Amino acid sequence: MLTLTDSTRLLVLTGAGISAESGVPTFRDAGGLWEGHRFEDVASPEGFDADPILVWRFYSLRRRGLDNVKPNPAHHALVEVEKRLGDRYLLVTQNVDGLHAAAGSKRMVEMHGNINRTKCRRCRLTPFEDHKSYEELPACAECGELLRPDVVWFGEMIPRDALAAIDGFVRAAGSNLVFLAVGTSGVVYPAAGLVDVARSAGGTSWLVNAERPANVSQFDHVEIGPAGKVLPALFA
Ligand code: BV8
Ligand code: ZN
Repeated sequence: MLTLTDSTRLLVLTGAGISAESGVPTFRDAGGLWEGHRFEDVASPEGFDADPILVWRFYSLRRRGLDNVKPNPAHHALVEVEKRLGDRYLLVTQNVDGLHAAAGSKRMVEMHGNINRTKCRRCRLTPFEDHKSYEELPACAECGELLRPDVVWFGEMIPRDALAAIDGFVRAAGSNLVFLAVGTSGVVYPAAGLVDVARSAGGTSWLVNAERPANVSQFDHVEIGPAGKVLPALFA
């Protein structure tokens, strides 16, 4: 049982596993492959330069797959905890599926961007959602450059304001920090390194995951099981 006291400052990191029970496939389900390409190759600037249509289709299919998925009890459990803790709570998600926002999460950092937003490669303009253009590659109305999904690809920097928000929260928390990771395989950095950041700040670390992930030994407490079941019980 994760006890929240009046001084607890809770930092939550979520990955694809928290959306699995909503019907969103995780990266591991795809075995890290998309049409025979390594995921890292497709979700990278080089991959987009090499074959923008393939990458655009990869994201269009994932976006289309989100059309009728809903947040699950794990997403809602985090919204309840946020209401209880207020500014002593911060959610950092690796997910680009927008389900945390749909569930009502407010104090949230989308450290890898959001698949429902596109941006221009050159003028960084972020046009309105362009759900219409699933197949053909949309171009920027301003400068004609190709548009791309507004997500952080492999080899790209995490947005500075996201890193600053995480850093500020950990610093302010000190040993009152409780770090909880949910549904992530702990292989992609810097997200996978957050548990180490939390430990060196003197915090305690919890993991809720369907199986023991790569960085499981870094966690003080490990709860193996589906997040939709384990998370609501963890805070009961
Ligand atoms: C960076 C957005 C500085 C896009 C994603 C060598 C060469 C080049 C780079 C590197 C290198 N070594 C390290 C790096 C850095 C690289 C990296 O870490 N690579 C890995 C592959 C080794 N990182 C980066 O490039 C990052 N940027 O470092 O900038 C820099 C700059 C230049 C050069 C070097 C460094 C940027 C990384 C961001 C990539 N973007 N997503 C998109 O979504 O399309 S990553 C994507 O995969 C996710 O966002 C997530 O972060 C990651 C892993 O996914 P998970 O969320 O963990 O999901 P997964 O399927 O893997 O696991 C699901 C888990 O849930 C499983 O454990 C499963 O058991 C569990 N589960 C399943 N069902 C349930 C469940 N748990 C509970 N309940 C259930 N029901
Ligand atoms: Zn432009």
